[in-house]
Amino acid sequence: MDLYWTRDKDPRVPLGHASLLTALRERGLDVRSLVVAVNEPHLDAEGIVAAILGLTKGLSTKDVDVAFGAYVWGESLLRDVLRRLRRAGFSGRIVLGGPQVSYSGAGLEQLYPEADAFIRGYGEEALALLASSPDPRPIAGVHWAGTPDALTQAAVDLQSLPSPWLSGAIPLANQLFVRWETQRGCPFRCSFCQHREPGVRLRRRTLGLSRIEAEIDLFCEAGVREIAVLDPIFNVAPHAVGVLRRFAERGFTGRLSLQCRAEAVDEAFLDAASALDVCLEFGLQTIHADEGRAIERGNQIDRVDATLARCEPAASTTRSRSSSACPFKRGRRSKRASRGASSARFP
Ligand code: B12
Ligand code: SF4
Repeated sequence: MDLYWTRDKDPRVPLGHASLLTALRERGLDVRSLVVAVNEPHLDAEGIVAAILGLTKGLSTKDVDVAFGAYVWGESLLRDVLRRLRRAGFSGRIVLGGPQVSYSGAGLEQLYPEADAFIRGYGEEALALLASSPDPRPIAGVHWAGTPDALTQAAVDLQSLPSPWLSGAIPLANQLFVRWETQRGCPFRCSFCQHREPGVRLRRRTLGLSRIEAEIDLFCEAGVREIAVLDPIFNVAPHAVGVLRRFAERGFTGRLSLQCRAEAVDEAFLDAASALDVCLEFGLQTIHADEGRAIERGNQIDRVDATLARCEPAASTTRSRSSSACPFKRGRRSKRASRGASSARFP
């Protein structure tokens, strides 16, 4: 069950939920999906509980696991649903995952007393293992309520992760806009940022290349017009240029939005980008050396300037905006600081 935040153009099934669903189904587990947008007219907590229990009809609820994605926007509704679900007599296991769990320290039982297990990190494999295990056995990333919390993050093999696009978990009919990933996590360590993945460094950050290529082909065939790439830093991936070239080869004429590291932009990347309608976003976080040290984010401003200068001639529009991500930015705006994040569009 996912209580998600949506925008009009977003697919009705969020990516994280679809990825979990696909991984569980691939292992032959009997999974039923329920997604409710918290910012749209939706079922209230009582209605959501009724919908969950409706999906368990015919099953003994003690044999059912109900797993919830916990995101900041659904926090109060989620707690309400959990209380009511237990009050309604649900006796199966309740499992929580998602950012609210991944980025929390010890003490999750106090926040969510109804839950039996918590999964920190990317949950596909850990949830599948948990759902296949009737007993509370040790699984990396899983904290069983009431036991010592080892604060581990779940392991995931991104190379073999099945695709929620190719499985059809996110329907593409008439879906002009998608949010897409080709890699997870970030190699940098800015101190305020949750992409640092507390406690874990992924061994390989990229999804399998054959999956990425098949998804590109699918988006082009399905007529998708706008793709927001979620990768924290797209251009540091070894496949970055290849991905852009494949979109161009498949005749993609829609818009691609890419978050990039300015210092890592090279000619091959700019060449490939200039064949497409691409919005490059460069986040600096700060241009001040003292702030950079405080947040463990070093920028080489001369190289950033050089990259922006190389983008200018090719871009039909450029825009600059101040970054809201840096906690030190407020009250310290200067002419230069307003370049905290800048975007360049091709062609
Ligand atoms: C796309 C996105 C959005 C989109 C759409 C969200 C959606 N419903 O799809 C939009 C633009 C609407 C959005 C808005 C906001 N967002 Co946002 N967004 C993201 C982003 C960039 C990608 C989400 C995604 O699809 N990731 C890829 C999938 C595969 O990962 P995932 O969703 O995390 O799911 C995995 C795990 O979390 C876990 N998991 C998830 N659910 C469950 C459930 C179970 C049972 C288990 C076991 C595991 C599990 O396993 C999943 C698969 O690996 C993330 C950052 C990121 N890169 O993840 C932020 C993020 C989700 N957003 C965040 C925030 C704070 C916001 C805003 C509140 C920002 C703001 N202040 O305005 C707004 C909310 C609305 C508002 N007030 O305007 C935070 C949430 C933090 C939190 N503790 O919940 C994140 C994590 C960014 C961050 N680190 O700060 N966002
Ligand atoms: S702010 Fe950007 S570069 Fe820094 S850790 Fe987060 S995603 Fe990576």
